Amino acid sequence: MNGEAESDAISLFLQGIRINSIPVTPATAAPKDRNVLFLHRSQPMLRRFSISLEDTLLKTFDAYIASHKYSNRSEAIRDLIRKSFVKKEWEADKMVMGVITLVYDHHQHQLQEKVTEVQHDYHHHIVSTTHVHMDHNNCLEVIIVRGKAIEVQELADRLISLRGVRDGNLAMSSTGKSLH
Ligand code: NI
Repeated sequence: MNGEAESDAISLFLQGIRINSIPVTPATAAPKDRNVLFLHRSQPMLRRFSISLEDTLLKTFDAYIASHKYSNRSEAIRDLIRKSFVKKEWEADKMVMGVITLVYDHHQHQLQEKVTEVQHDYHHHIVSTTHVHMDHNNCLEVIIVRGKAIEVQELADRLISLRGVRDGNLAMSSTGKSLH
């Protein structure tokens, strides 16, 4: 499954879940936080809640669990929920980490210089860059980035759209701070 299809599948799955009960304590729960209370950082203790699922959706979910090698449903659900929030972080322009991969032909006129120039424009966002000479023509560049989602996306777009870049991807991830 590619990233987008997976995100869609996750969204559909989460929409299909009916959460029966979540322990809520008034001291820590603002109304808008009720549905994510079990992820709250100040409550590392695991909370148990029950989920009602249509039979067909449960079968699909169990197939997903098996194909992704999860040992149990709880771990799979935790990961799906986290993934859905990582996606939200990117949409909400929070601090994120990401990996940009570029494959390009270094014979393309001035491409190497442009790739370097763009990265210097965004040097505050770049954690590290690794360059691999794959064969006579092709280079692979892997760039680890950190910063506001919108700026990291902008950096990736500028690199990927350069003429001569044959393949480019931005894999998004969280800084992890909101995923405890
Ligand atoms: Ni190279």
